[in-house]
This record gives sequence, C-alpha cells and structure tokens, in this order.
Amino acid sequence: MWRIVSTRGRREASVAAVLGACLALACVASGGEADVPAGRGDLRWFTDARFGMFIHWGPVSLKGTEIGWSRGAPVPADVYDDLYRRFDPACFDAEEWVMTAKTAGMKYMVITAKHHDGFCLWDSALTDYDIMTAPLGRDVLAELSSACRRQGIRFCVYYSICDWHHPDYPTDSPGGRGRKPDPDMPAYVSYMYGQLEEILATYGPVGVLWFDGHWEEPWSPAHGERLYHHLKTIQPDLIINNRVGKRRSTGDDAAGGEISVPGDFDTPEQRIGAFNRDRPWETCMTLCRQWAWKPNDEMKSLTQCVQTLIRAAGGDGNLLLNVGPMPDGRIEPRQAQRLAEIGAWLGEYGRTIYGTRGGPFKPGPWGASTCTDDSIFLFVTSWPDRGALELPGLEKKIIQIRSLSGGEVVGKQMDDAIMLSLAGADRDAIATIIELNVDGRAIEIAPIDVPVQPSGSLGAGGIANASNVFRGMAEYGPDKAFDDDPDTRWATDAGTRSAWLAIHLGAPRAISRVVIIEGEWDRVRRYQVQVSSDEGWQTVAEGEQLGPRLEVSFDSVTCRQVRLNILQATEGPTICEFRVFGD
Ligand code: FHN
Repeated sequence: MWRIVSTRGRREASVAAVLGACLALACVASGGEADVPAGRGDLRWFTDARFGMFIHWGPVSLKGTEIGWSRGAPVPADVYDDLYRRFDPACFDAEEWVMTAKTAGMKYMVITAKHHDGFCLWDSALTDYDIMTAPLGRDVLAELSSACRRQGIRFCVYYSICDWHHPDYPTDSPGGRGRKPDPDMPAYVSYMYGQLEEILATYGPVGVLWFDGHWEEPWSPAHGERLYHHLKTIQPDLIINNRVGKRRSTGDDAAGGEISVPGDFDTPEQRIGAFNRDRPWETCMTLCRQWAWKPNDEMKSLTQCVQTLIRAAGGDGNLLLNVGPMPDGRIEPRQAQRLAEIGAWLGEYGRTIYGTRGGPFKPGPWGASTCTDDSIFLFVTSWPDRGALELPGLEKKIIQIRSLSGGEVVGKQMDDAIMLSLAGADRDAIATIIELNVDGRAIEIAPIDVPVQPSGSLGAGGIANASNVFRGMAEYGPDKAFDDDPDTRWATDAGTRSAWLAIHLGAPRAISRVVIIEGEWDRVRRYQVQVSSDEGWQTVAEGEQLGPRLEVSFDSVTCRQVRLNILQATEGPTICEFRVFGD
C-alpha cells in the first residue's frame, strides 16, 4: 500500500488518479537500455549479472592456510609444494558447485585456475604441476566449464601473473619476498601465453579472464598491454579485468606513473567500490575471512552479504563473493546455507538488482538505490531515529510509491526533497525496499548525493574517548561512533573482551534515551549505559546482547558524560553509533 502527497504543483494526487496515470504510462515506458560502453567485449551480460561466485581452491585446502601466501611461511615451501601428491577431494562435484552458485542467485563463476603457488587446476600441456598428477586426476576446469554451460552460468577463470613456484618467474615465497636462482622472465611470459591459450582453446568461451598477482616488479604495463590485445584477438568478446596491467582501482597506475592498460573493469577488493557509472567495476570479497578454506573461519551474516550486494549494485558495480571449498571438495554446508539465504532474498527481490543501473541516489549511510526503466528502487538500511527519511529532490515527478518489503509508505515529493515515512514495525532488518515510479526513464536522472541526515544526538561531534582503539587507528577511533554515519565504527583490538566508549557533552545536559547501533557485529554480551555524576559513574540502563540497533529510555538525568560500559564481549567490541538524546 502507498500514498503520495505531491506539493510540486500544490495538489494531492488521489490513489485512483495516480494509478490510472501509472497504468497509462506503463504501456509506453521505454525499455531500460543500460548504456554499456561499446568496444570492451560483451560487457552487457557482466553488468546485468551483478553477482558472481569467486572460488579459491587447491591442495593448500589440506592445510587450511591461505592459498599462495602461506607457502614458505607458515608452511615450508617444500611441504606446500608436495601437498598435491595427497590432494584427492573425493566429494568434488562440479555440478553441485554450480548448483550452489545458481541457488545463491549468482550468474557467473570465477575459479582460481592458477594462484600465486603455481598449481594448475587443469590438464596443462606445459607443466606436470597440475591436477592430473594429483590423486584426484580429474580436470577441474573441464568439469566446471561443462557444468556451467549445462546450468546456464558463465564460466570464468582467475589466473595469477606472479608464480612463486615456477623457476622462470623471478620472485619466490614467502609472499614474493624470495628470489629464484636463475629466472627467465621472457620464458615465463611465453609459458603464461601458452597456458592462457590452452585455457581459452580447451574450456572456452570464457566469460572473464580475472588476472591477479600483477603488482610485482617483473610484470610491466607493457606486458599487460600486449597480453590484453593478444587475448582479445583469440576471443574478442572475452572480458578482462584491470589487473592484466598494474591496476586495482580506477586511476591506479604503475609506480612512476607509466600508464597501464585499464582492462575492461576495475576490481576493488574487500571493500565496496565508489559510485561509478562511467566504468564497470566489481568488488571481490570473501564470505568468510580467508580466501581459501579455513576451518571455523568467521563468516559474514546474511545482512552483511545482502547489504554489500545492494551497495555494490547501488554504486553501479558487481559483487564477486568468494568461497574456499574444503579439502574433500565440498563447499562447507554453512557457507552453502548462507549462499542459499542470499538466493532466497534475490528470489524475492532480484528484479531490483539484476539488469539495473546504480543510482540515481548514491549509496550512503541511509542505503542505496538502483534503477531501470521508470523505476527507482530505494534500499533503506538506516532510518532516522525520529521522523521521516529525507532524500534530495528529483528532477522527475513521482507517480507511484510503494514498499516492496511490506507496510504502507507515506511519501511526499517537494521540489527539493522527498520525505518517506514507514512504521517501524514495517521496516525490514536487511533493507526496506521502496519502489518509486517516475514520469520518464530513471537512468536519465543525474546521480544525486544524499547528505548524512543529522540524528540530533547530543553526542554528535562531541569529545569522544575509549578504553581501547583497534591498533590505535584513527579510522576506528571513538569519534566514529558519534559521527551520525553507521558505516563508520569504533573498534577495539582483537581479543578485547571488555571496553568502554564515552562522550563528553560539554555543558551538563538532561538525557533520557540512547540509541546504540552495533550492526551485524553482535559481539557484546553484557553492557551498562552510565552517566557521570559527582559520585562517579551511575548506571542508568544495562542488559546483555545489543542486537543490530538498540534504543533504551530511562528517567531523565542531567550529566556531562555518557558512556557505554561493555562488561563482556565475544571478540573485540565494535560500535557503529552511540547516540544520546534529551527529553
Ligand atoms: O593475493 C591475492 C589473494 O590471495 C586473493 O586471490 C585476492 C583476490 O582478489 N587477490 C590477491 C590480493 O589482492
């Protein structure tokens, strides 16, 4: 249900009249042709897909340490290099991996065919350090590419330029800090070309060639330029990321400013890329903390996963979410379950993500938005503590507003603002999705920055203090809990089990309510809200778990300082916002 009050022409549109206008418009709404830059391969399927599966796998899963990086330390290189001799993942089932990706709503899959450790997951004619000489003795790329084709998702390949195992590649483990005794870079480049050619010839067409390991000195922008154009002659619609050169994010270039071939899309890692409609980009992120399999690794919540996808799509980018399969070849059941939960969300709201463009309202603490045709989809992840959500005005008229995630939205469009209200009980914990239909193509609306809406907290901008700060980093300082931005947070060192966070209000103030936003971190197990008094700290509220957002009221008390005293936490506590309100 919905109601719209338009004061643009000082008239109130009735439901019937608006509905009639909307139906009339619907039959003429033009298709939402996402303007995809021409000449960069077939990017349309990529930008429409929005969501893919990243897989980091190899014999190192037997150790549960990080692929590539653990070779040499903590796993001795000779031990690491011998792991393949006992790599026999009896449960490996390509069809099952692909089904898991599809169930998650993922439209493409990127597998580490060769990571920095040099081990090849396909039957390479150029080396015996490959899966065919392992007890498994099956061609993983062959089985995966076939399963992808059978089940209708794009097969893509990750290939590491640096190779700490190959004798001709100059650097060695640990982490590229070693040096090979007798390297031959031209010979290694020839080896690389041969392997990439056999991958494209044997398992192609490949959707994306996802290069990595590009940062080391032996690989130059000129190498990248030549390789990019060589591969495009073999498969013209192949999409190649920016790491074929020396880039990771827009604008990165080699040290010394040598211009690097940009590739077809940018690759921000473990963070959400900036809003950018001019150049495709894809955030790659781990579902857990490690790229490769790690027993009992910390796994992201459903809310964190979906909100990351929403923020990526809202920025006009993709999300490549990574799993590290187990040594027996299975994707860990709890990870598969998380992926299925994401898929269930996409099953309900996929049309707000797939085939959309980011914006027009740019992502921010409030949430994000996507658009297609005459629809704008708002994903509200943070409502004001009081009153309506205020967004900047739109250059097009809104002809319908409705919540896709439940409840009745009350919307008010003015020339310079849109006010949206929805009862608290109807707000969705992951994201409240509101569809605005406008009188025209939404993609034509210039992107809009959404300013942080002041919460009215008496602590905003005050003098903050804390008992501990993560590695002393300002990025995680106590002030981050008082900046009205739930995307920033105060954090503490790993292993911290108790801590306090305090704000100095300046002059004595009467307070009676606090809002504590812990988001998805869920680490606090016992807390007190305390105020300063002549007798020291006085507890005005206390409890156990905070939950994502806790609002606590208490009898009005006048004080100069307020603090959150965390008595018990499962891991280093971290608080996104600690807001303090008067009567
Ligand atoms: O070193 C690799 C790392 O292991 C992982 O493969 C990520 C995925 O993008 N890329 C490199 C780190 O930037």
